[in-house]
Amino acid sequence: MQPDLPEILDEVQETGFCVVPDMLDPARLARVRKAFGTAVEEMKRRGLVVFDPRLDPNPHNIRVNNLPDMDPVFIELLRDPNALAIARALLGETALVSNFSANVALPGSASMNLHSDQALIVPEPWSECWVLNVIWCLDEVRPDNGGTLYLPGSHRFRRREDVPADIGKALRPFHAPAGAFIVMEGRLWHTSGVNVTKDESRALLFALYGRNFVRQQMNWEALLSDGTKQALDKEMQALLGIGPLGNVYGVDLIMQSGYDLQSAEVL
Ligand SMILES: O=C(O)CCC(=O)C(=O)O
Repeated sequence: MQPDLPEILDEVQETGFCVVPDMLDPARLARVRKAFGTAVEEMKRRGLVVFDPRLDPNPHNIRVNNLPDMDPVFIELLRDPNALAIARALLGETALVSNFSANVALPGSASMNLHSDQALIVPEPWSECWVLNVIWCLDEVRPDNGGTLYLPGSHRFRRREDVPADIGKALRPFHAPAGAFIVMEGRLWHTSGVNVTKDESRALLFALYGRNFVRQQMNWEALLSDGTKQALDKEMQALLGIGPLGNVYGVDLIMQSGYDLQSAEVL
């Protein structure tokens, strides 16, 4: 079923997130899961660490960066028509892919620090939404398997001082079925949950999009292998902000400006 775009956008603006089920049918979900399993092995083969102590308090998390270089299916996810329509509606037609990474919460994983993605990237005040995540759920998201926790209403915080020092019992969990994506406004404060299950892992893929003037978290030109870059078409190059000069944003606006220089005097 086609998701209702205006309804999703309203919900993101109102509550800071929206769960959109059935964005991966069973065959596509299986394909993405398989590619993801291979990506984890490839990370290890390349000698890249999968535990990042800057992010997670213990090694029960698997972090995978540079997903677009791991399998073309991840490029397909980045340009998924529904994900892209949402990103472009909220961030403009020239939105860029800032990052595409994964976090697997294994049994025993614990919460990282509370943060908003936008607060990590641009200075306050956070007056407008400049980044957002489309979170692809490869597993069901529940409170007991480390489902992401969010602070209700926090996408309206404009400064760090708006974040309460004592969060108390204010955090709420996302609930989403496997195959859904969750659109998360960049200003929503959140953290990973605690996985208290015995043997269930929770894998989420985070496709972060940003406005074209916000520096991307990843330097795709440097990070992607030559083979991956050569396979990209023009739309994908523009989305990743790489390739020939065609994506110098703002150039088109020069011709659109209506300033009349005919009568201007140069002194
Ligand atoms: O895995 C999660 O639930 C949240 C991860 C997260 O917020 C992050 O990696 O910045």
